Amino acid sequence: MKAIPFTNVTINDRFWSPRLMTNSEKTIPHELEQCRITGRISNFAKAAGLMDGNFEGIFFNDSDVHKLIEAASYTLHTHPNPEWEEKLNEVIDTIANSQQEDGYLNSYFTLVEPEKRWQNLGMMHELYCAGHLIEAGVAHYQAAGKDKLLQVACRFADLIDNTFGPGKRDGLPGHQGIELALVKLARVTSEKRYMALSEYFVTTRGQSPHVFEKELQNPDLPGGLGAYQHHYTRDGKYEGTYSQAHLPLKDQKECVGHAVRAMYLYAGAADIANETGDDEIKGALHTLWQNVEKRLYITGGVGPSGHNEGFTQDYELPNFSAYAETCASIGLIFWAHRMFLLNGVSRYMDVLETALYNGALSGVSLDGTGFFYQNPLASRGGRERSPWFGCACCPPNIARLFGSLGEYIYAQSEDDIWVNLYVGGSASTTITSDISLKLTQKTDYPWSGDVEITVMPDKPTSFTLNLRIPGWCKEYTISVNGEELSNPATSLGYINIQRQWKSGDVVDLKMDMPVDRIYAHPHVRDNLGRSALQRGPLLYCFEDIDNSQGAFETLSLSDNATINPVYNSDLLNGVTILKGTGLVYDVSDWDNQLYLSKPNTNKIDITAIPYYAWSNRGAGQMAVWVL
Ligand code: FUB
Ligand code: ZN
Repeated sequence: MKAIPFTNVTINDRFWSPRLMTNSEKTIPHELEQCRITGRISNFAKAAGLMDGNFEGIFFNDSDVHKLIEAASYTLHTHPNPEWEEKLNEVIDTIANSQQEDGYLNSYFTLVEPEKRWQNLGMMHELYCAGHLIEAGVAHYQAAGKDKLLQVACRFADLIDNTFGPGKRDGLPGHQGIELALVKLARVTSEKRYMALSEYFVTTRGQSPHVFEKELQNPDLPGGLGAYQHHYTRDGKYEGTYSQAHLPLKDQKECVGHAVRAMYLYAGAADIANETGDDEIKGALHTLWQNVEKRLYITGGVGPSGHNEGFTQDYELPNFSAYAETCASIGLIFWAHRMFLLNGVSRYMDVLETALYNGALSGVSLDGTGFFYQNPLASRGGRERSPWFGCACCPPNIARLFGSLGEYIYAQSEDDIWVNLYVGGSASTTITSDISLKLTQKTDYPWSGDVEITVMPDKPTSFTLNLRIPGWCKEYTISVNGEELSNPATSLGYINIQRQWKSGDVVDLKMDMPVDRIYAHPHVRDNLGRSALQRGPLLYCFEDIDNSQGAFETLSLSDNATINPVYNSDLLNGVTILKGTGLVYDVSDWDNQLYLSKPNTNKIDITAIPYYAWSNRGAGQMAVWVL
């Protein structure tokens, strides 16, 4: 099974089209400007000898530019713009000029510590930056058809391949990402070496003697020892969970350490399992997935703690202090997508959809120029998106996710098509070896659960069309050419429609989209006695601007509260809000007392908005889970 690539998919609907336009016209130009004014682009010019000056910023700032090129490449494909193409080519030329004779490319090490390459793999992100360079090169080649950056990426990948691996130096990325990048590079170039290198990084991770334990013996490490020891040792001994390098992946049973690192590793490992069929990796990924299901915010956020930017324990999912980095939700999307491609089970796409519409989408403001790094599920106020960060991993990650959204909608094998996300637009591909097939989707998802799919093979042909039944959907009807299928075949969370399709066949899926009240597992202490509202794939939240300012903290829903969806085109770029009645305490009852035996409650009208849209009308209080 493989994804129908973004190059074969167009998106045209009320929800995503405006967001993708904003990504192209606002977010990407804004991020390029930020990369310029913060010295991220001139770092490459300096490393190329095109201008004088010192390296500016954090040692892995190159990766932000690479991610932005990846995003802009996708966007040039979906929203062609010659002026932008020119700008992008200039940045690519500067990066290419900074490549060293032997293929090495990293502006920090070239400018600051040229003699210390590859000595601090654990903390200094050389392989991480290389991974993002590779992904940018592949995206630019796929989307714009130009191979300049791809060639640069190949030369660097060749150097890495000649440096690390069996019979060469032992080495691993301290921050993963290069694993999945090398798989993309191998697929686009048909070079098996890159796949083997990725497999080496996946399978040797966590093996003893530990690469990072050895590095820790070096008193003269580039970047110094302090942060390294803090993250990789416990009680003076090597520990390694921070970067999932404590055990070989095949023996890992829990999602631990830094969440983005973990997600990127598991995504790359799923790619390798898909290529090699390695049962041990598949088994480990299955176990890790079962574990992440106990460590997953209802938003699709992962990694509750700011301490390690990552995982803690099962069911530890605090609301106010949730770290839930935007990049971690995006990494979860990468992992979930690959788990679906490996197993064909809809649950993975459910999680992908949850993260996409909630934990990742909340990472960017509606105007496209403000970003959340952390995505809490409750706020006492004061949380606003920033135009940029010193450590700016999240903004370009959002931009590249949106730019490549088409990749996640459909998948196919020889005789099967899967429709995974309900997004208006079309896809074209070839099925049953030589039949050209076009599919169109019309839908107002996520505001409505009605989806119309038109199937257009160039000749009548038999195949199975699999439509995902989202986990949130309890009731649906499905019809083909107006005839309802009374008992459609289903498997692994999909409706399977096997028939001979002819051009113009129309499938109508109608999914009921009621407002659901969701309760967390009782082990999630912070949510005991609380519930959250969800409709379709969207999680809702309450903001104090809409709900009883003054007693917001006491907001509760009565057990039999009726809550109705109402579309409001004037609010937050057009959203379905949820309206109903709730209760708040009459705070004045307490007067000056700290405790009271029988407080009174007042009935109030309440409004919930989609979680992704919070903090777009000032930085007030917010709550997902209410009493
Ligand atoms: O270290 C690179 C990126 O910066 C990580 O993925 C984020 O968590 C942030 O630390
Ligand atoms: Zn980030």
